[in-house]
Amino acid sequence: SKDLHEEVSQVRGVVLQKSTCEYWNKIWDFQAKPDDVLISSYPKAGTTWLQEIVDMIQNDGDIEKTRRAPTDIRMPFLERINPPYVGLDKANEMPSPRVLKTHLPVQLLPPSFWKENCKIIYVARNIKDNIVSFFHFQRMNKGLPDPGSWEEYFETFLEGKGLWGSWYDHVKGWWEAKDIYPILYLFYEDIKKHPRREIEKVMEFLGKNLDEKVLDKIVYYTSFNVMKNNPMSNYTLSSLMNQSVSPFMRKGVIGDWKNYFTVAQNERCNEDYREKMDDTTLSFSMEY
Ligand code: PPS
Repeated sequence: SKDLHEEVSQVRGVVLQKSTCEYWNKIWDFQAKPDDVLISSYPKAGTTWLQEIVDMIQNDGDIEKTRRAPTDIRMPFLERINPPYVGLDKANEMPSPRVLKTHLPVQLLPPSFWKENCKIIYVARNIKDNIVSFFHFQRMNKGLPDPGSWEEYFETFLEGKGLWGSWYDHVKGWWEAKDIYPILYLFYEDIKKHPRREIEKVMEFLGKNLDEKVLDKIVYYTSFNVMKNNPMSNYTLSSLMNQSVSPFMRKGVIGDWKNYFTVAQNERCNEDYREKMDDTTLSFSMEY
């Protein structure tokens, strides 16, 4: 059972943890610096994976350096306010150049990131696997509300009433922003299928030029099994997570939704997807 069970609240219609909402003015006023790199995503879309890729690139593939501390210490999570972990304070204490993480929808990003023209890497994951992964995460994370039954969770998610708001608004909003700001927009499925190619994209976006051997090393050390066994990337050092309920590095595959969706839920999701993605050029293959 969840002793730290937290209530939720809202900022401009987006459901967020209550602690985040209470800190909202401070989060909104956060001062980004021009050389910050921000990793942004809807929760469970591949954030930690991208964080590891970016940190490996910045450190030229030196794993002694990337294993200096757990992910959330190396790359502060902006809106996470579960004292004693205050993402804002962690970010403010950190020397530049910084890599930061957020799950905020585009309209709630602190404006200093736009003003400073920070490089942002966004990662999106197909809606079906994203729902399944988030469901398991809410079961095991003591800082998040219990997800309830799978059926309930599925509906709440599609209605956009879950944490961090609507998946649709999130992926579409960031997609539109990429035409105006320096945003590299990536997909979980692409990284899974073509890790080396996608890692090279990140490298180029960050203005780095690493040789082939270093790239091979990064592909290896950011693969699922290696990250799952690395205490500095698998969140086993986080007291908020009960990994015996569900491990943070759970499956790391494309298509696990097939083990959860009923035929009716799949039809409902396809229909909802068609309707809500009607007004965007962004598309995900629905074959997963
Ligand atoms: S969080 O809590 O929002 O930061 O979670 P996030 O890191 O975005 O998403 C966690 C899911 O990503 C999977 N993952 C990976 N998949 C493939 N390869 C690698 N290296 C990798 N690292 C993390 C992780 O297993 C979660 O997905 P599921 O489907 O639950 O396994």
